[in-house]
Amino acid sequence: CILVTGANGQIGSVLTGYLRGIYGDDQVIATDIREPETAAGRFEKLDVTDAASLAQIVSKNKVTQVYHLAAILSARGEQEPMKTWQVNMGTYFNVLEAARERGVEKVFYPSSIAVFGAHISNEPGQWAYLEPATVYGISKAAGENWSDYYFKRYGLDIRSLRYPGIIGHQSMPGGGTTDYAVDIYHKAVKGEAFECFLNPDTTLPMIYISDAMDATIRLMEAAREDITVRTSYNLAGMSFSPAEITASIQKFIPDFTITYNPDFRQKIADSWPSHIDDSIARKDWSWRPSYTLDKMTEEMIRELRKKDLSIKR
Ligand code: NAD
Ligand code: VAH
Repeated sequence: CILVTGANGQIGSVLTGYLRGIYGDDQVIATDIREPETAAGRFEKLDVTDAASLAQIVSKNKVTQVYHLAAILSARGEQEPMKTWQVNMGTYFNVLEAARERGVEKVFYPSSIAVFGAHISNEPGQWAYLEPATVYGISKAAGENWSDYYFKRYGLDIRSLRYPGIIGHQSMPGGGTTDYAVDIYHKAVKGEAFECFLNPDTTLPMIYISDAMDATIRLMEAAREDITVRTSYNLAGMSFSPAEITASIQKFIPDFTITYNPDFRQKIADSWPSHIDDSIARKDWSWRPSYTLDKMTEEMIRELRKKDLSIKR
C-alpha cells in the first residue's frame, strides 16, 4: 500500500485523493503530524522525525510506495532555520532508511525551484548550478543529492520534481513565498482588495494543481528505464508576476484591486528564477502542462465561488 507523509498540507490533501482514485481507498494511508480537519479515508497521526514510528507503519502495512510531502516551506523556514533543516532533512533520512530497510519499491520526493539561486540564467536548465539562498532551498538541494545517492548506492527507485509554486482551490498553502498567488483568488472571490507581499513585477514559476498532479502521477508511473534524472526534474507550468495575475483576475472581476507592501519574502522571491526549462521532463515522460494563466484564473474563480456559496448556505 501507499503511504503519504504531510498529507494534510496544500499538496497532500489533493494528492491523497488522486492516489485513492487510482489505487483504491484502502490502499492509501494518509499521515501527518496534525489531525485532518475533516475525516476522509485511512489516516494515522505520524511525526516523520520519529524514525521508529515511521518504520513501524511501513512494516505493519507492507508499504510499497512513499510520497514524502512533510516539510517546512521557504518563508516559514527563514523564521526558524535550524528547525527547518532538522525537520526537512531528518524526516527525509528517516524515509530513505525505512524504505531501504523495509523493501519500499518507490519514493516520491518533492523538491522545489527554490534550489536555484544567484549566478544562473533566468531560465535554468536541468543541470544548472544550484546555489539556494534559503534554508528551505538548501535542504531541498541536499535532499535531491541524497535521492541520487540512494538510487546509485542501493537501487532505491526515488523520483522527484522541482515543483514551481502550486496554485489550487482545494487547499491553502502552508508558509511559502508563492502563497500570495492562492490568497489573491480567495480575496478576489470574496469581493475584497488584496495586499501583496511581493512587488508587482516579481515574475515566478508557478503551476496549477491539476497540472502538478498530472506531472506527479506521470512521473511515478513512467517506466524505470525512462527516468534519466535521479536528483530532481525541472518542471514548468507558467510564469507570471503579481501585476499579471491581477490583470487576469480583472478580466473576470473588473473591480478587483491590489496594493503592494513587500516584506522579507521579496528577498526570497528575488533569489529564484522567473522561468524554468523543463525540456528533459518533456522528453523523458512526455510532460506537457495544460493550464495557461487565464484558464487557471477562470477555474479558480468558478471553484472558489461554488465553495463560497456552499459555506453561505
Ligand atoms: P504544506 O506546508 O501545506 O504541508 C506540509 C505538511 O507537512 C503539513 O500538513 C504539516 O502538518 C506536515 N508536517 C510538517 N512537519 C511534519 C512532521 N515532522 N511530520 C509529519 N508531518 C509534518 O506543504 P505543501 O505545499 O503541501 O508541500 C508539500 C511538499 O511539496 C513539501 O515538501 C514542499 O516543500 C513541496 N513543495 C511544495 C510547493 C508548493 O507550492 N506547495 C512547491 C514546491 C515544493
Ligand atoms: C514556497 N511554494 O514558496 C513553495 C515552493 C516554488 C516555491 O517551494 O516555499
